[in-house]
Amino acid sequence: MIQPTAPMMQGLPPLAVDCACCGGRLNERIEHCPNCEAPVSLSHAVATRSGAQNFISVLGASNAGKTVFLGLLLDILSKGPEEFRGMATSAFSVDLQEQVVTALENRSFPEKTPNEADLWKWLHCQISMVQKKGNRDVDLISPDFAGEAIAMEVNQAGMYPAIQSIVSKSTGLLLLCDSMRVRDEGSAEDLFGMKLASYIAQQHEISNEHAAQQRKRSNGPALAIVFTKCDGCSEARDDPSGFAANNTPRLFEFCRRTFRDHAFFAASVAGSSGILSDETGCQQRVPFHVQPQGILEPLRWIVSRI
Ligand SMILES: Nc1nc2c(ncn2[C@@H]2O[C@H](COP(=O)(O)OP(=O)(O)OP(=O)(O)O)[C@@H](O)[C@H]2O)c(=O)[nH]1
Ligand SMILES: [Mg+2]
Ligand SMILES: [Zn+2]
Repeated sequence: MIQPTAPMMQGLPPLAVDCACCGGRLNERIEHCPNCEAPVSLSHAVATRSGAQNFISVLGASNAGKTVFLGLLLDILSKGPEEFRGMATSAFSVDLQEQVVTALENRSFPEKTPNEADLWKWLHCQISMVQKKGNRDVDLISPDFAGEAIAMEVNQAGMYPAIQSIVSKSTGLLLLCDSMRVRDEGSAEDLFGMKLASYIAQQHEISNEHAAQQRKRSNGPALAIVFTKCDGCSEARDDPSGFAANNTPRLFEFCRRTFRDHAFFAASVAGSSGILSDETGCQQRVPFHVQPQGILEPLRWIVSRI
């Protein structure tokens, strides 16, 4: 007699694959890697692709704007100019875009990302570029980590194996800092940014002493420091590098000494936003209109380094 397939098993290919995130063998018909919790569907999608898979990490404190940034990135890439266009490689990649675009269409921001690694959404897309030397395709994989999980992992490396695996494999990293918080709240953002940057350096085995050697080496991760929400901070929008030097001096100096390849950017998704209170007095920031700026630039810069 043929056994009916359990509903949760339906749709999962029976092939055994290695986890695209941590490399562990995924033998059973499971939905998430038992070691790092990455979705098995990602590993199957990766197994069907030819060519290198480039991991890109998006890091930042909780509320820095990571989910909004990543969710809109695919949306913008899919409508982008022919010389730099991105397409989701599998259905699960669209989940994040759907969550963010739907929220913004309803004049709200998406929910905070949960801390449980098995609930994180992963972006897997192919970027096609038309260049002078001919056409070029690159596959990018980027999970939407929760800020609190990042903070815990940075304090105790190994707590979140997915974060550790992806950061150490990433050829490009985006470090997102809330520009308004940087401007208004002083050194806390600067210190957290520096903590993140030193975690990246540690995972890539880069040390300050080796900065000179590192400069000579051609490989090493490309680090884009992105000041988010620049619709509310014209100083960051007009001169991200100068803004960093003045407002995040510790992070600025650490990056200068440590990362051969780094650059500062500013981005925002909302043309303007404001705080609305509901009848219970609960306050929430809402986007008045969506007018993305600076979202593609850091990625284009990173891809040019890969
Ligand atoms: N003004 C403005 N506010 C923004 C923008 N992007 C995000 N925000 C605000 O920042 C909040 C957090 O954005 P998220 O993308 O959810 O932040 P996150 O980094 O994913 O946070 P965690 O999921 O907790 O790690 C949103 O709810 C908005 O209030 C922007 O471009 N402009
Ligand atoms: Mg989030
Ligand atoms: Zn794994």
